[in-house]
Amino acid sequence: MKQSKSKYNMIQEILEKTEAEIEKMNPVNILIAGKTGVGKSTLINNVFREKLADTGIGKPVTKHLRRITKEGIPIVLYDTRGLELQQKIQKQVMKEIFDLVQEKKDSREAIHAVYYCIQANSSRIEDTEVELIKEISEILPVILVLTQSIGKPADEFSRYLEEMNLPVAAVQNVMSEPYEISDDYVIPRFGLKQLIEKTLQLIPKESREAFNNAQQADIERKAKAARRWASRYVATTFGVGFAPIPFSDASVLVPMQVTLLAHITAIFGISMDKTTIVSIIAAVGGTGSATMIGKTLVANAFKFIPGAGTIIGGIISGTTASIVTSALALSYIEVLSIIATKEKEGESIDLGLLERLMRSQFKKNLKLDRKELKTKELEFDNDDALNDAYSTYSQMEETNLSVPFVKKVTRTVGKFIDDHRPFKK
Ligand SMILES: Nc1nc2c(ncn2[C@@H]2O[C@H](COP(=O)(O)OP(=O)(O)O)[C@@H](O)[C@H]2O)c(=O)[nH]1
Ligand SMILES: [Mg+2]
Repeated sequence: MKQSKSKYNMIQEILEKTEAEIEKMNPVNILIAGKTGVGKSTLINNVFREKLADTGIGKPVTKHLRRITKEGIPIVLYDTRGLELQQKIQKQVMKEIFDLVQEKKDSREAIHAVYYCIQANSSRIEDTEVELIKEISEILPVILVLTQSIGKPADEFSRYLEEMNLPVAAVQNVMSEPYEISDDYVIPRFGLKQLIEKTLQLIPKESREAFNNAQQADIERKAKAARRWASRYVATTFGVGFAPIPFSDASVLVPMQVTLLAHITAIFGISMDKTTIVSIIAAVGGTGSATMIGKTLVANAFKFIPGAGTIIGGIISGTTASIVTSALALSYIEVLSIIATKEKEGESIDLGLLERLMRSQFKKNLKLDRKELKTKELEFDNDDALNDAYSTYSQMEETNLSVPFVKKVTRTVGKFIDDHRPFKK
């Protein structure tokens, strides 16, 4: 596929704007504490994008605290190392945490919340640990995370802790990564979405956007935030004040679409390289054509509208512009949701399929009449659109023989659909 220079620049611009948007966000800062081996790293790797505990830059800030960051992800994590519960070490750790909290207080790096991790099958909690949790709770909101929770014993442990009335903000049982009991019995991940929900309630409003960007446990939540933003953008950009433009001037819409796609990418929070975005945009804008110019995306996008012949050579009204732009936004978000789910499961993505999916979702979303489009954007209880994108993609995979491990991939998508059935909520 030949990419024209201007097309390449549009992608470059989307990526740069996305980066700039992420930089503007107020980062969220979380401390993850707990004894060695309870599952802190596994929790971090599954709650946040890009296996942050393994691939992030970890810098020791004190003897027992490590600061983890990664370019492009608006979060700072602090991880305790070598936390043992002998009184001497515990005192040291507590002092290190206290000093850190004091030092960062009132700055952009102020710590917002603590995940204190205890292995759920430990079934009892030592007095020294209770002491530590109480002390940390005095200076920061703590969520007690019960890791590797399996069945009844974990529930009982959770109840036992609740009854202790510790001064914590919440208790949450989780299984961060599927746990194989035997070849045919696997405990799936659970509790991570609830952890996300509880965390969002504790952190300041200004950092919620960053947290949603950084997390990967609740893809639906990402999609909803992106849709909400896009719907407002479309309404203000192409609403009452929009003066109709001649189709020949459609290129004035290019910067708006760049802004739209960049904001969506930043709000959603997704790891994507240039080639992926090129494929998605190409699905709507077309590729390889000798006539490729900056306005191609817009011009081609309009051609998907039934009866476009009447538009070409005519004028683009605010209504038409908002139909096309909304469809672009919705299908882009649907495709991002699939990419994010694949990334979370550690599966590869077929760019050819993504391109086909983008085109087919775009066509579907264009057909929605304006009223329906509005409700689809504004009401977020309903995940039909996402589920539709998932089943379309999974059908494409089934019939696409060039994809290896088709079975495995299909199972994941099927699982996503199961996870998102409305009645499961
Ligand atoms: N399957 C599964 N294994 C887990 C989970 N949490 C922790 N583990 C296992 O427990 C071990 C220690 O976990 P790790 O995250 O390194 O603990 P940390 O020392 O607290 O960071 C690892 O080998 C993990 O495989 C989980 O949710 N599911
Ligand atoms: Mg670790």
